[in-house]
Amino acid sequence: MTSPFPSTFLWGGATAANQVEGAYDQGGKGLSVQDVMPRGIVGPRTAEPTPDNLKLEAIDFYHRYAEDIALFAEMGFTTYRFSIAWSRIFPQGDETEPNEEGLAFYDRVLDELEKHGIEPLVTISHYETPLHLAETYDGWTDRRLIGFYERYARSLFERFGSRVRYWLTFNEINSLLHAPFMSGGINTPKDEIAEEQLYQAMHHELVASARATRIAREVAPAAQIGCMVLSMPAYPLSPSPADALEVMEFDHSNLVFGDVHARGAYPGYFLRTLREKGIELDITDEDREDLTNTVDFVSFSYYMSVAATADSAKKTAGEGNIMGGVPNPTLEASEWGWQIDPVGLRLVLNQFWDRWQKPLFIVENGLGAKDDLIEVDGVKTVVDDYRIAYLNDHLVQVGEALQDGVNVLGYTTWGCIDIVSASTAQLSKRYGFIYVDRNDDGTGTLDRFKKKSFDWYADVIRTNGASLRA
Ligand code: BGP
Repeated sequence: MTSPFPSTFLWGGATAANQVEGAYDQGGKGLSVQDVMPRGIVGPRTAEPTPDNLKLEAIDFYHRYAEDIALFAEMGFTTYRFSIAWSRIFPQGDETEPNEEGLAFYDRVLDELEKHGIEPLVTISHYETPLHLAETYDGWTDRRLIGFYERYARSLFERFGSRVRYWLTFNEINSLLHAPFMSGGINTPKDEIAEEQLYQAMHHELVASARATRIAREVAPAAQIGCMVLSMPAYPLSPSPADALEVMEFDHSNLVFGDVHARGAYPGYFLRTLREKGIELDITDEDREDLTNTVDFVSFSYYMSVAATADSAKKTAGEGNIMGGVPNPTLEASEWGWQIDPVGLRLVLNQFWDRWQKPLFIVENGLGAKDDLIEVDGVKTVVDDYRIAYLNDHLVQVGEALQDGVNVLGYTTWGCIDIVSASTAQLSKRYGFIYVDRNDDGTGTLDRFKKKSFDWYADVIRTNGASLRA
């Protein structure tokens, strides 16, 4: 089969600092919200880091990055998405000078990537707000966070701007409305946060993101700045107009983030929502001006789709990536209840391209599954045909979207090496091509083993997608 993927297409994998690095108290790092979330978003936070929090050691990427990047290079990665831990650079978040030891660590990571010709794709803030900012300022509800983030982003652009081309400002920025502590460092318990506060926090993040774009233009003119949104297409549960309207409203609650990033102002439907809720946000003229600094590209995660219904008797909240939704009776689900829908990825790609006309980057996609490490011909491996099938089917749909004329820059699978899950903080929810010997109880050698999907993905990359099976 001839490949629909352009020769410039970037292939790789993605991780986040808090889910891989470990070394939570080394190199001058301060605590982040993740260090007190031993159960992810499904469980309560703790007052201090506790030994059962797998993220404190994670998979020890902090010490093993060279070995791991060499494995990515062996698969032929042309890009690797990782995040910088804010609390390594500004341990408390509100200091005026960055922590040199933290910057130096990422210099070493970049050296390694450069050695292998892998293009870095850096997330500036991936669910890692410094804990001090959460506890002292109530996170992004406080306008001062804009200034702290600005200083942080500026230090990164100054230090790495000549080495890193692709940047993402906030991971899954729309998740703020659903997971306020993890996503926005908002310390107030979720059910006590006033809606107004939440929307104000959203506004602060959007302004901070746009400011980062403005700063990058001055400090690192070659940088390409992208926003990053959690995508979750919805289907009407029935063909009734009322269900179609539900879909529109669900879409709006997510698309508003991309609309602001791509168009530079709040859309009418969002202003209407605020009006009807009687919410008046504190938006200054300077904020409005800042928001006009639109992004160069739009990146997103895609795992699943949902259904939407106006019928309150059928409104059940299914499992899913942070927000979940009404289960779709036509789709199968993963072991964690996330519904599998490759066609949804083609729909999202078309919708985003039609709407924003900005290049798109798929920066998360993958299947979280339990794996069995077994021995085949004397070599330890995982025969993960289920993961291969999931990724193959999604990539086939990316190929379809490319043929539809959508501009897609690249694709990074989520958790290219097994990492700690964001929602449940388990290691047994594995996404990787590389198995890491660590268990949910913290035992394990941390040794790495190639799964069957390792060779499969290497083949996909080598053939630029021609080896995919429609
Ligand atoms: C996204 C996050 C990631 C990641 C992924 C998979 O929401 O950006 O950090 O972990 O989902 O989710 P989980 O780890 O809960 O399976």
